[in-house]
Amino acid sequence: LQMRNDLRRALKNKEFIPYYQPKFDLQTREVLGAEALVRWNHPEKGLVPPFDFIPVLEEMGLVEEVDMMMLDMVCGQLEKWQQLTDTGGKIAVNFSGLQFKYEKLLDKVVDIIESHKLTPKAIQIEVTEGVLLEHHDQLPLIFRDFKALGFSIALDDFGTGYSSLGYLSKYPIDTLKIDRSFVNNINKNEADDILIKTIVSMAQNLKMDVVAEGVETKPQADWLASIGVRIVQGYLFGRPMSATNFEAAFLQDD
Ligand code: G
Ligand code: G
Ligand code: MN
Ligand code: NA
Repeated sequence: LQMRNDLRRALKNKEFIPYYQPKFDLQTREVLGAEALVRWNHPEKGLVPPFDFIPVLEEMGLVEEVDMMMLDMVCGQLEKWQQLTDTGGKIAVNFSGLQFKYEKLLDKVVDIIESHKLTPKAIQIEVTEGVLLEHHDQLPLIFRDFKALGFSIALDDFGTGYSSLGYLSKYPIDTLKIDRSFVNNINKNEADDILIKTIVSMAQNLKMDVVAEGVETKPQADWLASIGVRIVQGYLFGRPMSATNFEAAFLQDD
């Protein structure tokens, strides 16, 4: 209950901030963009991770407000970063699956993006596999509307959910993000190695991109490169960090 009151105040005071984790291209060795991850900058507790409060916001029916606040801050940042670099990196934002029940979502998202003079190409929307399970009939159509405007869509934590592979042809998905629990087992658990290879070849056949999450060691990165994974995210390349630190580390010329 205390937490709920705290969260209501936090929304009013906009105590949420994006951290940015780089996405790295193993072939060109360049940073391709980032994933924005919310942090609650709590007046007493300091930075609170999303795992501790996103589920509560979902229960309260308020997660959409945070997701839209994050999108607005990320777009503000991108507007600035696009002037620093012409590589035109994308930023991925996480949307709670609950949002897709909300009819005006697309209009709202487009309004936010346009208010920052950006186009949907700059944004990738990450949703967890679980979203597809709620399969109300409208969802593939809503995804198609987003795609038609130029957004790309990534399925997060892929391999941990319960979705049937049939969903992959029904929904316009651009990117599969291999969950870090599989990456963590590379060269340890043969079944997981096979699983990763299978996901990668399936994605290639379906013309989807693959991102491996949670890459922490060079042997993991080398193995992933050897099976054709190009885009990686993980502590080996960079932790989630503040906008200031991200800019200093990846967007300065010298
Ligand atoms: O940064 P961290 O690893 O603690 O993030 C944990 C999880 O929290 C992420 O996997 C993601 O699914 C979720 N998350 C992070 N940022 C956001 C956000 O802005 N909105 C929503 N809905 N979920 C987020
Ligand atoms: O969106 P998603 O729930 O996948 O968010 C990614 C989460 O994984 C974030 O909370 C981030 O802090 C975490 N993370 C990112 N890279 C690594 C990593 O290399 N190792 C571990 N253990 N966690 C990571
Ligand atoms: Mn994510
Ligand atoms: Na993930």
